[in-house]
Amino acid sequence: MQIEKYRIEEFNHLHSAAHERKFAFAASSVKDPESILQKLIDFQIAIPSWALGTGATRFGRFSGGGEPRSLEEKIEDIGLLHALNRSSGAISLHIPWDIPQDYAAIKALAAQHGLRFDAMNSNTFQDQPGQAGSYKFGSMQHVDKSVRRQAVEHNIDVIKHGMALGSNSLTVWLADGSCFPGQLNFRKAFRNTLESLEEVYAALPENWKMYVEYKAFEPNFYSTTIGDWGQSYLLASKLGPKAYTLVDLGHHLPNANIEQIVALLLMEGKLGGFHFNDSKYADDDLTTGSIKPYQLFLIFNELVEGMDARGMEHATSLGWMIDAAHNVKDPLEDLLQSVEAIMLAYTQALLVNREGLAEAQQENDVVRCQEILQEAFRTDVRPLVAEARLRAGGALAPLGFYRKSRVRDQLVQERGLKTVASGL
Ligand code: AFD
Ligand code: MN
Ligand code: MN
Repeated sequence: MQIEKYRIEEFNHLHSAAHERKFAFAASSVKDPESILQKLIDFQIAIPSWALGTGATRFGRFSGGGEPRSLEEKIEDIGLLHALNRSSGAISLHIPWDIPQDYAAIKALAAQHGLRFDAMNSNTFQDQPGQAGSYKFGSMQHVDKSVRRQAVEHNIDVIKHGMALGSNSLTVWLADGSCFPGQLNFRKAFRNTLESLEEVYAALPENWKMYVEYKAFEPNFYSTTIGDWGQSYLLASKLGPKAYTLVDLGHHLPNANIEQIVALLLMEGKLGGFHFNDSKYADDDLTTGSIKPYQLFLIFNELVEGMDARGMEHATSLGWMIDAAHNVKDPLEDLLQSVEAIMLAYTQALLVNREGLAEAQQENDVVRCQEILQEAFRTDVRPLVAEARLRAGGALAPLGFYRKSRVRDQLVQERGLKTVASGL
């Protein structure tokens, strides 16, 4: 389905008087609102192709109906999100789930919805039908060279699919690790992984980046071969300038100080990209900002400060992506909420009084430091984000529009109630 522009305009018209009042107040209390609005308009968050269907736990999956049945329908779904919020202008594909039949047609469809192809994701955490070796005991770390080779070739294939679509980055997340002490020689596993990644790295086109994602545990429960940012950073440094660390917010041990990790990786020029989500316990893949919005703000605070210190373009220097898929919400509503939470945290980080904070830090004025951060965090920036969206042609309230025009019902009518999107 497509959302006609005039319907968004009609909807906005109904809400415009209230919005204008709120926006005038919000704009009057911030410095340089125009430059903030432009940054918000430019900022785009890629949507993963596997977040469009209901996620599963290992206990079950409850499909919500109207899920996309093909790559084309996944692109259409993200097109809907982007039409409403104008901040979801990219799609991240997972291979082999999303192998296009016709590259030109897929590119044209994406372009029609204003979407570009963000990072490509490989999958060596599941065995595919007909595949020679098994990933049961790992992929790039595997003790058997032929399994490592198979994982390398798969990643090179993924790069080729990405090149044909105009993507320029590859995200490697490995489930590799061990479940029991003694199962692995840690050094050998790391070296095998490095050697395999080197072969993939050698196949990267000139303008491509490789993101090395880490995860503390699961599906392996004793060790993960790329288990934390140190191990990812070590690999990315050994690989070379096109390799970076990717931070997934759910991939840390409880209470890790992610904002500090981000600050140091940025300082070293090795932060590549982000997977946004939220978590209470581990890799819960909950809606971004639903559990720890203050942490999200603190992360953005470091991102903005660190990117500005290096003269980096906020919108394009890093890969911004959501990685979440859970059990109980309509996936499209969930993604609208996640994107909104990211935009709000980014806006609040833009409001932080940087000189004031640097000065207070220099004077060890701990109280003032906290006041400055919380002043920004407690500012209601929703009208600023809404105004940016309005100027970019989106809906003043994307979720409100989505519900009012019964988008899910229409998708169920078109696609059926019992559809299941590919993914986990
Ligand atoms: C994993 C990782 C990773 C991967 C995805 C697979 O976060 O990014 O590609 O889920 O669905 O937990
Ligand atoms: Mn991830
Ligand atoms: Mn994850």
